[in-house]
Amino acid sequence: MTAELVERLRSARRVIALTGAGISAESGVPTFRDAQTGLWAKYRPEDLATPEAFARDPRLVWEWYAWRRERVQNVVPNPGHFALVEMERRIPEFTLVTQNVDDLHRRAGSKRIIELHGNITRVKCFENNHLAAHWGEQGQIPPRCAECGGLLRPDVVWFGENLPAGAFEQALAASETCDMFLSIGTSSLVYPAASLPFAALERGATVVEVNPNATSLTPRAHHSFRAPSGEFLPALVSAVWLR
Ligand code: BJW
Repeated sequence: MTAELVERLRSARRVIALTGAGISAESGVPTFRDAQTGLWAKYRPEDLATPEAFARDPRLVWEWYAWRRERVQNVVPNPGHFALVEMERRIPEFTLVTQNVDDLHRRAGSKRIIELHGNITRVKCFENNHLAAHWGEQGQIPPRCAECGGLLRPDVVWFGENLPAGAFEQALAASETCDMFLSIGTSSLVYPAASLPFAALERGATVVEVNPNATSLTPRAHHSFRAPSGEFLPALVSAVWLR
């Protein structure tokens, strides 16, 4: 990390962090584009995360999400998540925008979170979008909506679906007015989330990427750190505020 970055973050008033699956990798959650394991090795995640896949085989898609839900419930946030909680405490206007559905930022203690792709811990009706308060005890897979009898599905955003009302607009507004944009653990492949750092760049923000691998953002970022976020972010917090 450079002295210039440390100084900029220390004096920044508006900071936005966009996170992707990579921030949860050190908690033991596989990234979206990692190879699937075991039972799921023969499926591509991109082919399961669509309304068409659910319509074709609701049981298969429901069971994939049930497997993933159980997996995320059995892991804990890592030092990367906690470093972002620290930033929220210390930066006057800090907005955390996540593409993750695993709820680990909330469990770590982050408060101001914009979830672009929903949350795997919630379930809604495939037919009419009602959130379901209770589900799972009916023995049917997928369970049915108590209100209309429709099939229940995870409350996540699949390819081809709109993002939750207002979520992208809020994230874009924060990106266009921030001093610094941190892009953490995302492949920068999925839109509209991937457009946010570019919106920040156009408005003159300092853009910082943290990812062990290069992405399409790397050539445009002011700083790009090839490091795991669970190591880099705590070191950054420590360099900016604790030394
Ligand atoms: C580490 C690490 C460590 C590893 N530390 N890092 C424009 C152009 C082209 C296409 C489109 C476009 N606009 C829209 C589209 C279509 C489509 C799209 O983007 N397609 C692309 C694939 C081309 N987008 C949509 O359909 C979206 N809807 C939409 O656009 O509606 C209209 C609209 C327009 C404008 C405004 C508002 C609305 C919906 C997208 C929904 C994405 N849903 C998913 C599934 C969610 C549920 C679930 O989890 O199952 O979201 S797909 C999947 O990808 C998931 C993720 O959130 C998302 C992003 O993936 P992410 O997080 O980047 O993970 P990976 O695995 O790709 O990368 C992990 C990274 O971590 C890697 O780089 C590693 O190196 C790194 N890493 N270890 C730090 N320790």
